[in-house]
Amino acid sequence: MSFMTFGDKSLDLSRPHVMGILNVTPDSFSDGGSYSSLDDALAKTERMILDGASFIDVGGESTRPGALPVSVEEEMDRVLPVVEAIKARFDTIISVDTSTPSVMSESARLGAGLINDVRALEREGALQAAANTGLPVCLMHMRGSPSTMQDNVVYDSVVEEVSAYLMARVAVCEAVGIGRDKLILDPGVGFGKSLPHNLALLNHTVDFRRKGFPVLIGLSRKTMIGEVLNVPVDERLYGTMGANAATYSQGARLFRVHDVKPHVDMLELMYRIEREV
Ligand code: 9MG
Repeated sequence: MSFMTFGDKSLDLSRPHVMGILNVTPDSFSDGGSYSSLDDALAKTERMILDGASFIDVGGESTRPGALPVSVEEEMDRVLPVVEAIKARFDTIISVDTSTPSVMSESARLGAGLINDVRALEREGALQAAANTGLPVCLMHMRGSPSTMQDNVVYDSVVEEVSAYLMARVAVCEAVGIGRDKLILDPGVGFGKSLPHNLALLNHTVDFRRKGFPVLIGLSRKTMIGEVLNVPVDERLYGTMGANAATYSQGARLFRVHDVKPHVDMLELMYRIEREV
């Protein structure tokens, strides 16, 4: 069994785990503005925990394609009260979806258990801030920035390039004392990638797994699902589940999703069948 420690909790990462998305932004990707008040955020958190989420991923910066940057103050104001309130009320692992050093440090102080950084700790000061927290980090690949990332995306070999990038970030993390036992890899579906790139990355999930790290996949309701099925964002659940199931079969064990209960049930069946238990 492969355990990873997230603050005061340990999880067996040979099992699947669902990370419920809690966007605390006014313009979030597919549920924009739904959780703008603290009460709404806590109600949504409670629902996701009851549905079986292992993590609640709190994010105060929209990373949907075309999204504009948010100031540090604004991000702190959005995220920290929510982290604090979740920690006070619920027994769960709080993942903080941020690239901002001060949000990492303060969230850790308030009890967050994981740093989920779509910029793989590239922002100035982020590496050291993350290292100082002692928390695990999810390193995600992104080409460009959310405001421009879908403009003219070209790779020679997307799987090799994303893989090389993530391994280079692993080396940088190790150099500042973030050990391999604290790292999770994520190919970054939809972050500077066209549909063929996303399909190739998902079809090569096993390549990332073979690097020896837990793999997190975040594709819930994303454009690629809509492109394949030609459905709007509120009709992407089945496509999301199919794609996540395909990556489970290749070793992914962490799934960042909006729809917790359907994924918890699906993944439980996949796990039980695989293990015959
Ligand atoms: C914050 N966020 C949005 N999409 C994501 C994805 O695919 N992976 C991770 N780790 N975070 C994401």
